Amino acid sequence: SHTKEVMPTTPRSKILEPCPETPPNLVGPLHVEFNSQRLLEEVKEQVGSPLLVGGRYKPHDCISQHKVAIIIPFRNRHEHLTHWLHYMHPILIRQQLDYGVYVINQDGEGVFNRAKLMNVGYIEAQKHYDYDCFVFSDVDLVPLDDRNLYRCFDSPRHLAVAMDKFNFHLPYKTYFGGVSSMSKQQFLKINGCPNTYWGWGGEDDDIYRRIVFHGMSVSRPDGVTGKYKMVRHQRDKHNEPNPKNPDKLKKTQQTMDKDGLNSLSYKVVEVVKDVLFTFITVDIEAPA
Ligand code: UDH
Repeated sequence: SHTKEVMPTTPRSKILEPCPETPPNLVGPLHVEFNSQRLLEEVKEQVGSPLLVGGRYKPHDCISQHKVAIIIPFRNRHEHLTHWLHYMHPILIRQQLDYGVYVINQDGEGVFNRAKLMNVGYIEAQKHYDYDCFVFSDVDLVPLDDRNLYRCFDSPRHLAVAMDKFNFHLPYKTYFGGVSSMSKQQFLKINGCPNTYWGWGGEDDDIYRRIVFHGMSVSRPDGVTGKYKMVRHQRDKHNEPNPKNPDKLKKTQQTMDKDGLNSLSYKVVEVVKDVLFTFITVDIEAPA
């Protein structure tokens, strides 16, 4: 027979190794200001070149250990979103994450529902990629230190522990608002977020209680790493404090396993992939 022995060819690129546990290029404290007028087109030019369409990125010199969907509940805060994108993309890139940014835009003028939009983001992001971690971020919050890692940990994590508007302190011990992360497993365990907190208030406390009632604890960065700056703004229309919400918290333990991912209903109106983010407009059946 004429079978020849085939010599192995030298690979052109070396085989990628996992990224290190601690990203090597972090800088620590950051200067953040929201006084500059920023235009989305300028931000695209400044930070868009490493990204794939839809606001996606993965490191090219190592294999990221974290497939993270960043979920932003949103309506009518385009100026804040531009600031957020300007600061966050370079940070997330330095953190060597395999990530995508999903802006979940509530359609219409009905009452806002932050937690339901978070559930929608969890479901919709997974239609784009095999994410194993979900970071939920308000659009107006930027960390003041890039060592605050936008990934998942052994426990659900609260990241926004020292916001400027709360004098760089937790407002109360069980606070879970602003920015948080949960692995797919952790989020499934708590049946996601409640869908029934319409208007402002309570939904973040409900999520905290779901975590504790399912036997988990909350992890946090230290108070220096966890500093945040918030864009100053007026109260939004159609997101008034809802006096029914605080009372609902007394019943979280009875309601959490039937109000959440397993009762979620909505309709996707439109999906638009920009360079810096994927913008998903959804009808969440909001009351007028
Ligand atoms: N959000 C929107 N659009 C809205 C309402 C809320 O995008 O109309 C999103 C956005 O990501 C925001 C998050 O939901 O960061 C939370 O919004 P919030 O208004 O509930 O919370 P925040 O702490 O403000 O930003 C509370 C009221 C501030 C009144 C300040 C008066 N000086």
